[in-house]
Amino acid sequence: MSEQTPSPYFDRRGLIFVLSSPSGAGKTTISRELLRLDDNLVMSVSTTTRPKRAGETEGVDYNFVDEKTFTRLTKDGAFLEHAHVFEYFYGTPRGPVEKALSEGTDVLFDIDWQGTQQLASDKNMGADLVSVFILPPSTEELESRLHRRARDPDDVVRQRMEKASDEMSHFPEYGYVIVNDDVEQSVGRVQAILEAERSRRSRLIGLHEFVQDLRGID
Ligand SMILES: Nc1nc2c(ncn2[C@@H]2O[C@H](COP(=O)(O)OP(=O)(O)OP(=O)(O)O)[C@@H](O)[C@H]2O)c(=O)[nH]1
Ligand SMILES: [Mg+2]
Repeated sequence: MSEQTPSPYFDRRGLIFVLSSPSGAGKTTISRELLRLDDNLVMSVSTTTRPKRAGETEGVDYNFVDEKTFTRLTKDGAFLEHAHVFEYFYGTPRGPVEKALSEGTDVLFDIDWQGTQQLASDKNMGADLVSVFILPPSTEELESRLHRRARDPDDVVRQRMEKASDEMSHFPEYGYVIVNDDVEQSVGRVQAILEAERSRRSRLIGLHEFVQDLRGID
Protein backbone atom coordinates (compact mmCIF):
# COMPACT_ATOMS: atom_id res chain seq x y z
CA MET A 1 0.00 0.00 0.00
CA SER A 2 1.24 3.46 -0.84
CA GLU A 3 0.97 5.03 2.58
CA GLN A 4 3.58 7.77 3.01
CA THR A 5 5.27 7.04 6.32
CA PRO A 6 6.17 9.30 7.87
CA SER A 7 4.08 11.90 6.07
CA PRO A 8 6.21 14.80 4.89
CA TYR A 9 3.43 17.18 5.99
CA PHE A 10 2.53 16.19 9.52
CA ASP A 11 2.74 13.29 11.95
CA ARG A 12 0.05 10.77 12.68
CA ARG A 13 -0.72 8.63 15.68
CA GLY A 14 -0.93 4.92 14.81
CA LEU A 15 -4.21 3.09 15.12
CA ILE A 16 -5.28 -0.20 16.65
CA PHE A 17 -6.79 -2.34 13.90
CA VAL A 18 -8.80 -5.19 15.38
CA LEU A 19 -9.97 -8.13 13.31
CA SER A 20 -12.35 -10.50 15.06
CA SER A 21 -14.43 -13.38 13.78
CA PRO A 22 -15.68 -16.78 14.78
CA SER A 23 -13.18 -19.58 14.27
CA GLY A 24 -12.85 -20.46 10.60
CA ALA A 25 -14.24 -17.26 9.08
CA GLY A 26 -10.88 -16.57 7.46
CA LYS A 27 -9.44 -13.97 9.80
CA THR A 28 -5.93 -15.44 9.85
CA THR A 29 -5.71 -15.61 6.04
CA ILE A 30 -6.89 -12.01 5.71
CA SER A 31 -4.48 -10.82 8.43
CA ARG A 32 -1.47 -12.46 6.77
CA GLU A 33 -2.28 -10.96 3.40
CA LEU A 34 -2.87 -7.53 4.91
CA LEU A 35 0.50 -7.61 6.69
CA ARG A 36 2.27 -8.71 3.52
CA LEU A 37 0.79 -5.86 1.48
CA ASP A 38 1.09 -3.04 4.00
CA ASP A 39 4.43 -1.80 5.24
CA ASN A 40 3.05 0.47 7.96
CA LEU A 41 1.22 -2.33 9.76
CA VAL A 42 2.68 -4.67 12.37
CA MET A 43 1.10 -7.59 14.19
CA SER A 44 0.53 -7.47 17.93
CA VAL A 45 1.98 -10.69 19.34
CA SER A 46 -0.26 -11.88 22.17
CA THR A 47 0.74 -13.77 25.28
CA THR A 48 -1.13 -17.02 25.91
CA THR A 49 -1.30 -20.03 28.19
CA ARG A 50 -2.31 -22.22 25.23
CA PRO A 51 0.31 -24.86 24.38
CA LYS A 52 2.37 -24.16 21.29
CA ARG A 53 1.14 -25.98 18.18
CA ALA A 54 3.40 -27.60 15.60
CA GLY A 55 4.57 -24.93 13.20
CA GLU A 56 4.16 -22.08 15.68
CA THR A 57 7.15 -20.01 16.77
CA GLU A 58 7.63 -18.50 20.22
CA GLY A 59 7.60 -14.71 20.01
CA VAL A 60 6.21 -14.73 16.47
CA ASP A 61 2.82 -16.41 16.74
CA TYR A 62 2.47 -15.95 20.49
CA ASN A 63 4.51 -15.55 23.64
CA PHE A 64 3.79 -18.89 25.32
CA VAL A 65 3.71 -18.74 29.12
CA ASP A 66 2.35 -20.80 32.02
CA GLU A 67 -0.68 -19.69 34.06
CA LYS A 68 1.43 -18.44 36.95
CA THR A 69 3.34 -16.11 34.65
CA PHE A 70 0.15 -14.95 32.96
CA THR A 71 -1.43 -14.11 36.32
CA ARG A 72 1.64 -12.17 37.39
CA LEU A 73 1.72 -10.20 34.12
CA THR A 74 -1.98 -9.40 34.53
CA LYS A 75 -1.40 -8.13 38.09
CA ASP A 76 1.55 -6.05 36.89
CA GLY A 77 -0.71 -4.32 34.36
CA ALA A 78 1.37 -5.65 31.48
CA PHE A 79 -1.71 -6.23 29.27
CA LEU A 80 -3.79 -3.70 27.35
CA GLU A 81 -6.59 -6.25 27.46
CA HIS A 82 -6.84 -9.89 28.36
CA ALA A 83 -9.47 -12.61 28.21
CA HIS A 84 -10.26 -16.25 28.78
CA VAL A 85 -11.01 -17.79 25.36
CA PHE A 86 -11.98 -21.45 25.10
CA GLU A 87 -9.91 -22.95 27.91
CA TYR A 88 -6.89 -20.64 27.79
CA PHE A 89 -5.84 -17.12 28.69
CA TYR A 90 -4.81 -14.56 26.08
CA GLY A 91 -3.51 -11.03 26.55
CA THR A 92 -2.06 -8.18 24.51
CA PRO A 93 1.28 -6.89 25.84
CA ARG A 94 1.02 -3.15 26.41
CA GLY A 95 4.60 -2.00 25.71
CA PRO A 96 5.07 -2.82 22.00
CA VAL A 97 1.64 -1.42 21.11
CA GLU A 98 2.16 1.89 22.89
CA LYS A 99 5.56 2.29 21.26
CA ALA A 100 4.23 1.57 17.75
CA LEU A 101 1.25 3.91 18.12
CA SER A 102 3.40 6.80 19.29
CA GLU A 103 5.70 6.23 16.28
CA GLY A 104 2.78 6.35 13.85
CA THR A 105 2.83 2.62 13.12
CA ASP A 106 -0.52 0.84 12.93
CA VAL A 107 -0.99 -2.38 14.89
CA LEU A 108 -3.10 -5.34 13.83
CA PHE A 109 -4.84 -7.24 16.64
CA ASP A 110 -6.28 -10.74 16.18
CA ILE A 111 -8.34 -10.78 19.37
CA ASP A 112 -11.83 -11.82 20.42
CA TRP A 113 -14.90 -9.71 21.28
CA GLN A 114 -14.03 -9.62 25.00
CA GLY A 115 -10.72 -7.94 24.27
CA THR A 116 -12.33 -5.57 21.78
CA GLN A 117 -14.90 -4.54 24.40
CA GLN A 118 -12.12 -3.77 26.86
CA LEU A 119 -10.27 -1.60 24.34
CA ALA A 120 -13.45 0.22 23.29
CA SER A 121 -14.28 1.14 26.87
CA ASP A 122 -10.73 2.25 27.70
CA LYS A 123 -10.70 6.03 27.66
CA ASN A 124 -7.21 6.15 26.14
CA MET A 125 -7.30 3.23 23.73
CA GLY A 126 -10.90 3.76 22.55
CA ALA A 127 -9.87 6.68 20.33
CA ASP A 128 -7.16 4.59 18.62
CA LEU A 129 -9.46 1.66 17.95
CA VAL A 130 -10.77 0.61 14.55
CA SER A 131 -12.64 -2.68 14.72
CA VAL A 132 -13.71 -5.05 11.98
CA PHE A 133 -15.85 -8.13 12.42
CA ILE A 134 -15.54 -10.86 9.79
CA LEU A 135 -18.53 -13.09 9.15
CA PRO A 136 -18.61 -16.33 7.15
CA PRO A 137 -21.06 -16.41 4.21
CA SER A 138 -23.03 -19.32 5.75
CA THR A 139 -23.04 -21.83 8.61
CA GLU A 140 -22.28 -24.64 6.14
CA GLU A 141 -19.24 -22.81 4.82
CA LEU A 142 -18.01 -22.10 8.35
CA GLU A 143 -18.29 -25.75 9.34
CA SER A 144 -16.61 -27.02 6.19
CA ARG A 145 -13.72 -24.56 6.66
CA LEU A 146 -13.21 -25.83 10.21
CA HIS A 147 -13.16 -29.43 8.96
CA ARG A 148 -10.90 -28.65 6.00
CA ARG A 149 -8.34 -27.16 8.34
CA ALA A 150 -8.21 -30.62 9.91
CA ARG A 151 -5.91 -29.29 12.54
CA ASP A 152 -8.28 -29.72 15.41
CA PRO A 153 -9.89 -33.01 16.40
CA ASP A 154 -13.62 -33.39 15.64
CA ASP A 155 -14.76 -32.61 19.17
CA VAL A 156 -12.87 -29.29 19.06
CA VAL A 157 -14.58 -28.45 15.75
CA ARG A 158 -17.95 -29.17 17.32
CA GLN A 159 -17.11 -27.03 20.32
CA ARG A 160 -16.02 -24.16 18.07
CA MET A 161 -19.20 -24.32 16.00
CA GLU A 162 -21.17 -23.87 19.21
CA LYS A 163 -18.97 -20.94 20.21
CA ALA A 164 -19.29 -19.37 16.76
CA SER A 165 -22.95 -18.57 17.29
CA ASP A 166 -22.15 -16.77 20.57
CA GLU A 167 -19.24 -14.91 19.01
CA MET A 168 -21.27 -13.74 16.04
CA SER A 169 -23.85 -12.19 18.38
CA HIS A 170 -21.22 -9.54 19.19
CA PHE A 171 -21.15 -7.98 15.71
CA PRO A 172 -22.93 -4.76 16.89
CA GLU A 173 -19.91 -3.92 19.04
CA TYR A 174 -17.74 -3.49 15.94
CA GLY A 175 -17.37 -0.43 13.72
CA TYR A 176 -17.17 -2.39 10.46
CA VAL A 177 -18.51 -5.76 9.28
CA ILE A 178 -17.32 -7.83 6.33
CA VAL A 179 -18.75 -11.08 4.93
CA ASN A 180 -15.79 -13.15 3.77
CA ASP A 181 -17.09 -14.92 0.67
CA ASP A 182 -13.97 -14.15 -1.37
CA VAL A 183 -10.60 -13.68 0.35
CA GLU A 184 -9.16 -11.29 -2.22
CA GLN A 185 -12.22 -9.07 -2.11
CA SER A 186 -12.26 -9.15 1.69
CA VAL A 187 -8.60 -8.11 1.82
CA GLY A 188 -9.44 -5.20 -0.49
CA ARG A 189 -12.29 -4.12 1.77
CA VAL A 190 -10.17 -4.31 4.89
CA GLN A 191 -7.42 -2.30 3.16
CA ALA A 192 -9.97 0.37 2.22
CA ILE A 193 -11.15 0.66 5.82
CA LEU A 194 -7.58 0.96 7.07
CA GLU A 195 -6.65 3.56 4.48
CA ALA A 196 -9.71 5.71 5.23
CA GLU A 197 -9.12 5.54 8.98
CA ARG A 198 -5.55 6.76 8.44
CA SER A 199 -6.91 10.11 7.26
CA ARG A 200 -9.16 10.60 10.29
CA ARG A 201 -8.49 14.11 11.51
CA SER A 202 -8.20 13.15 15.18
CA ARG A 203 -5.10 11.03 14.41
CA LEU A 204 -3.20 13.79 12.63
CA ILE A 205 -0.63 15.64 14.68
CA GLY A 206 0.57 19.15 13.81
CA LEU A 207 -2.22 19.68 11.32
CA HIS A 208 -3.10 23.06 12.80
CA GLU A 209 0.45 24.34 12.24
CA PHE A 210 0.52 22.89 8.72
CA VAL A 211 -2.69 24.71 7.78
CA GLN A 212 -1.57 27.93 9.49
CA ASP A 213 1.51 27.73 7.33
CA LEU A 214 -0.57 27.12 4.17
CA ARG A 215 -2.61 30.19 5.09
CA GLY A 216 0.54 32.25 5.52
CA ILE A 217 -0.11 32.86 9.20
CA ASP A 218 2.81 32.54 11.63
N1 LIG B 1 -8.88 -11.04 23.93
C1 LIG B 1 -7.89 -11.63 23.28
N2 LIG B 1 -8.14 -12.63 22.42
C2 LIG B 1 -7.10 -13.19 21.77
C3 LIG B 1 -5.76 -12.76 21.97
N3 LIG B 1 -4.96 -13.51 21.17
C4 LIG B 1 -5.75 -14.36 20.51
N4 LIG B 1 -7.05 -14.19 20.85
C5 LIG B 1 -8.22 -14.91 20.34
O1 LIG B 1 -8.22 -16.21 20.87
C6 LIG B 1 -8.91 -17.10 19.96
C7 LIG B 1 -8.14 -18.39 19.82
O2 LIG B 1 -6.92 -18.17 19.15
P1 LIG B 1 -5.91 -19.35 18.90
O3 LIG B 1 -5.65 -20.09 20.17
O4 LIG B 1 -4.72 -18.83 18.17
O5 LIG B 1 -6.69 -20.36 18.00
P2 LIG B 1 -7.10 -20.24 16.45
O6 LIG B 1 -7.08 -21.60 15.91
O7 LIG B 1 -6.29 -19.21 15.76
O8 LIG B 1 -8.58 -19.76 16.62
P3 LIG B 1 -9.39 -18.88 15.60
O9 LIG B 1 -8.54 -17.70 15.23
O10 LIG B 1 -10.59 -18.50 16.42
O11 LIG B 1 -9.69 -19.76 14.47
C8 LIG B 1 -9.08 -16.30 18.66
O12 LIG B 1 -10.45 -15.86 18.60
C9 LIG B 1 -8.17 -15.12 18.83
O13 LIG B 1 -8.68 -13.98 18.16
C10 LIG B 1 -5.53 -11.69 22.89
O14 LIG B 1 -4.41 -11.24 23.12
N5 LIG B 1 -6.62 -11.18 23.51
MG1 LIG C 1 -6.60 -17.49 14.60
